[in-house]
Amino acid sequence: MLKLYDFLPSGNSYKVRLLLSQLAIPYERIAVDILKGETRTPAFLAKNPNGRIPLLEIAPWLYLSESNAIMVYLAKDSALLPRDPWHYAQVLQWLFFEQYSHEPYIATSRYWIALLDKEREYRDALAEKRAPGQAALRIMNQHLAHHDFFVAGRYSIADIGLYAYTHVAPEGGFDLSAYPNILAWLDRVASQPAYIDIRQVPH
Ligand SMILES: N[C@@H](CCC(=O)N[C@@H](CS)C(=O)NCC(=O)O)C(=O)O
Repeated sequence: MLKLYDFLPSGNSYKVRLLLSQLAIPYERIAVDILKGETRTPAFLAKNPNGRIPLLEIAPWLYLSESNAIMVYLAKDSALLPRDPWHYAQVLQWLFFEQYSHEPYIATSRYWIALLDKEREYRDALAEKRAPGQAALRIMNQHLAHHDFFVAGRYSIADIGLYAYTHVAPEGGFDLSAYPNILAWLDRVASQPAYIDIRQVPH
């Protein structure tokens, strides 16, 4: 059985939990507390030298890290990852966008504010994250003005990848009310079959 090394509040981990739920793939969840440094122990670093969750154990000592790579691996041959090269590449385009232009700003702000509770301490760094985070939201909002979902007019792992940190962006100080197309899309994602909440412990 697959094993997922997981931290409940992590949006990156949530992508994988949500996808596993929607693909109805059974797995064992292994809780790792990143706030206690549990991804930096020698035992964990032997599994993932990058010291981060999510981490998927596919077979004994066969580990896959990076949330979006894990999603591509799991969603292969499912309706959540288009097969034709154009749409497949568009999914990757949005997943790379998420990791380079969205997550470093929105997820990091949320981490400092909501998980570490250090908004004052990180005030200057938070200010620097603001404009690029808003730019990412603007780009998403523009795309969603003409598309119900990010790729090929249907729900895919591109949506899961972007949903994970967008729906909790207010926890990072990003007000979503200026982005009505994003708000409507968040509802569409949350109404997909087998949707789970980010803080819902899977059984
Ligand atoms: N690019 C990676 C980022 C993973 C990541 O940043 N994980 C964080 C939690 S969201 C983590 O494990 N932090 C613990 C640490 O760095 O010690 C992915 O998409 O999976």
